[in-house]
Amino acid sequence: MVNQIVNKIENAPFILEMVETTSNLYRLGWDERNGGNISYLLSEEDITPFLDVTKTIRNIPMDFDGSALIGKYFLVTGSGKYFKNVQKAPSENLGIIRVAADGKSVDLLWGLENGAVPTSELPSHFMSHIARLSVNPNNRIVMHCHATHLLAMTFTHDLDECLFTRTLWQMCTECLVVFPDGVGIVPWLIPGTNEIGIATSEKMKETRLVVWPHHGIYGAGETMDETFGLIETAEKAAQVYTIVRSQGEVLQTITDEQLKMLGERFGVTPKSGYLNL
Ligand code: 2HA
Ligand code: ZN
Repeated sequence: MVNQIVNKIENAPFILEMVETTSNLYRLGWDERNGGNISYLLSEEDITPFLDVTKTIRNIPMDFDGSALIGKYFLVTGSGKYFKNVQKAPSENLGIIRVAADGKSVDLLWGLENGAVPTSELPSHFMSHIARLSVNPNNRIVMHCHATHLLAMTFTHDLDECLFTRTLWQMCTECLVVFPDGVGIVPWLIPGTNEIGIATSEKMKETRLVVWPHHGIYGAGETMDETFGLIETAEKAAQVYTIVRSQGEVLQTITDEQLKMLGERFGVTPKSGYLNL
């Protein structure tokens, strides 16, 4: 007997996670209009209870080399789509794609209805997946959003990665524990290009958080919760920084010696050279 797909894909756990996360990002104000994009690496076993993976709806070209991801499945947000609308119409705003055998296109298996295409930031997403998988084979999520206070901080704070990271670490005690590798910062670059994809993915080999000055942030992780939590933690620190600066003079902070003790207690290693000890 041919395998019958009896489960509705709208109830698949990965779709529900995507709907929940895009809705939360929208409500937090970090993904206005078509801002933001998420890609979620899925296994074939995740998908087959819901979808016949032998049926391709259409093929969508890419203008970069995705050979390292051939055969891999991703749930992605659509280009030009609004996170605000994902919940009411998942199949118009999201898509499940598989990197085709040529490494230069993707096969659409579900969603992206009415001719929609994957996120305009597919180069940054795919290149970041390749980079993260090279250091952590369990990485599954790449998430981009316009986190408000982090974005604002790129106007008022030095863009040196060490200084920027240390400020965030100092703002909330948990930060160093959540992102001991700190944040990477790329130069200002045109969004959607292969160039910004290459720059972002280079940073992603060393850290799971990459700031795009005057634009937003990229986060990566093993699960949706972890990745969302990572961005949320950095954004909270940036919010505290904003409030601290508006309150006035800083009278005391967490010292580098205390940050070192914190790392030891929680079994994380702060990025080498970032603490003055
Ligand atoms: O998808 O956020 O960086 C819209 C964007 C581009
Ligand atoms: Zn953006």
